[in-house]
Amino acid sequence: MKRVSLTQHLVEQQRHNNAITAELRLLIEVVARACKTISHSVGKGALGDILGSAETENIQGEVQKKLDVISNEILLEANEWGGHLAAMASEEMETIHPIPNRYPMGEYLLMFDPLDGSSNIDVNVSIGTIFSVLKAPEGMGAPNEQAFLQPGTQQVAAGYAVYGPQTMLVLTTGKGVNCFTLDREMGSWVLTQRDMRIPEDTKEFAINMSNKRHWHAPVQRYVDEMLAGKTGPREKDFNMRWIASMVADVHRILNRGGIFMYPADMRDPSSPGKLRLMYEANPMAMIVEQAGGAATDGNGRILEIVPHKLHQRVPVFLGSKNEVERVTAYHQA
Ligand code: AHM
Ligand code: MG
Repeated sequence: MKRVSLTQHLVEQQRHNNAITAELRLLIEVVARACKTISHSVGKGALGDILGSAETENIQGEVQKKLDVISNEILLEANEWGGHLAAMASEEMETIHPIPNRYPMGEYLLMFDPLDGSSNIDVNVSIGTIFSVLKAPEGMGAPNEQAFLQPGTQQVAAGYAVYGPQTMLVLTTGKGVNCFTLDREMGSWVLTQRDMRIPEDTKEFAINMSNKRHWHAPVQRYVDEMLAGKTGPREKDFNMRWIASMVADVHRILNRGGIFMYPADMRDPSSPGKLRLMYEANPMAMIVEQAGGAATDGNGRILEIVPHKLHQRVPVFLGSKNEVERVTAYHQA
């Protein structure tokens, strides 16, 4: 079979469907190249001195791993000089990173979670990078945080790289979802799955069960009904998976269906869940919707949430459409 590289795929998108601009194509290629570099570091592990804590804290008070910091630097450096961006924002940085004056300024805004699934770094379990692209508002002038506070429906591209047994890049520019596998010998991304689709029904769910006692009633009900299996109200047995790397859980769901949940719970009423809207929930919601699935915060589409701050957190329910609709309906009951 003829191999299609990421570059060829993007050029064709640009040429035939007018789906992307030349600047956006460059942006995606640069992000993909940065992910290749991160993948290389991940692969070295202890041999590359990338494991363990960086002994610093990020803006959310989480202790940063060395690889969180390294991945953030790789993405910043790769994306500064190309002229395609106005600014970047990252889960690991307090505020936005405008493009330095010595480089031309472009029209896009890039957001990323440089290394998702940090708790899995030191134990050699799949981790990833998640990214989201917005257009800077017309006449923005100097970039500021406000420019980023657009609902997820405004994303022009979103994707993730998963660093697992294989390194893969899953990408959407709003016309379906495609998956590329990194050819490690050639150093190139090769298109390996076109138009990924999430089955509407599933028998598999993903949630951190250890938090069960803290969940609100709708989530308790939904999970209890699944756990009751064949003789319960759902009349079928369910299976559970929890990798604790959102990228890896979402990647499984894109391939064979399932529902992923990280709900808000009763522990801290001021904190609506763990995952971040701009770097995790929005890009994953765009990918999942583009693959025929659904993504809500229990009330409505994640993509329609108007953000009020950069590091905002949201409850997340995403994956197979019928299951996401069911748990969302339980929140309204
Ligand atoms: P991180 O961005 O600090 O790695 O945190 C996000 C991760 C997700 O990838 C994953 O779904 C979740 O945290 C796991 O949380 P928990 O350890 O509570 O199960
Ligand atoms: Mg994360």
